[in-house]
Amino acid sequence: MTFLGVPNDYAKSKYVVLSCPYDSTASYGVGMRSGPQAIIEASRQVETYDIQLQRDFSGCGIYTFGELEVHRGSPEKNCAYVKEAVEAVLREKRIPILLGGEHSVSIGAFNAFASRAKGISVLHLDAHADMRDEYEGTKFNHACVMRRCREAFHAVSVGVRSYSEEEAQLIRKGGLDVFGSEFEASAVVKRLKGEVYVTVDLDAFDPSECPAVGTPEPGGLRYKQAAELLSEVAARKKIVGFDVVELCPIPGNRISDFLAARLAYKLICLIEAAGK
Ligand SMILES: [Mn+2]
Repeated sequence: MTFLGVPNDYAKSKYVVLSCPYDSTASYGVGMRSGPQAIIEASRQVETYDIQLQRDFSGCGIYTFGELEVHRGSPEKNCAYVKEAVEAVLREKRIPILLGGEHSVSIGAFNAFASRAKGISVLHLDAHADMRDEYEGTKFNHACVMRRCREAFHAVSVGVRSYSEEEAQLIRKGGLDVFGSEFEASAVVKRLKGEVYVTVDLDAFDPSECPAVGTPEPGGLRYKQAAELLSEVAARKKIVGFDVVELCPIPGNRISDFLAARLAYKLICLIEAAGK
């Protein structure tokens, strides 16, 4: 099965979809290992004509690599696998699209960019700050993702509405760019520097629109709001890759799978339309 159901032609591809079915550090509700498969399945039902951009972008060269090897015993080793795969995509000047799996897989993608591209910033959509230094004995836990990210990159978080007291102090003292669910898209874009990698933890969305996540938090983003923000980012910045993580499919309920697939395709459309 391929993303959108388009033919899989690596030679002509510009985007490479990598699936990482990893969920070993999830704290509340596992099942994210089936997230990537559910997104790809749902993507086959996504209408490929984009009505805002008035074009069908499905022929732009999307290659579905399939599932990466996972290391269930060690989140650190698992991140190393992801890093290697993303590096291979970057080496061939293609755009990586990573589907999770839990959010810790994004650390692998950040590390791949850290070793190649200087001066990128990370746009982070999430209900949580993910700024813990260590959690459950590892620095590669999903709760530490943005702490690791901010060690290497400037990051701007959006949709954040849940964090610990320690994280609150870090955000305040460090003057970190952390927006809640209400924001001006232009204010977010203003904080981004250079090229942009986008990491989407699906719990950023309101549970009414995306219930299938490990840790649903009320008061989240609307799909429309996120699409408008990403449109603004794509128009003003160059998006060099993205991930969509933390889908924890609910049997018989495809709302969230479809939102994730729709969002991933929207990002491809926006990157294509920007033509950078
Ligand atoms: Mn989260």
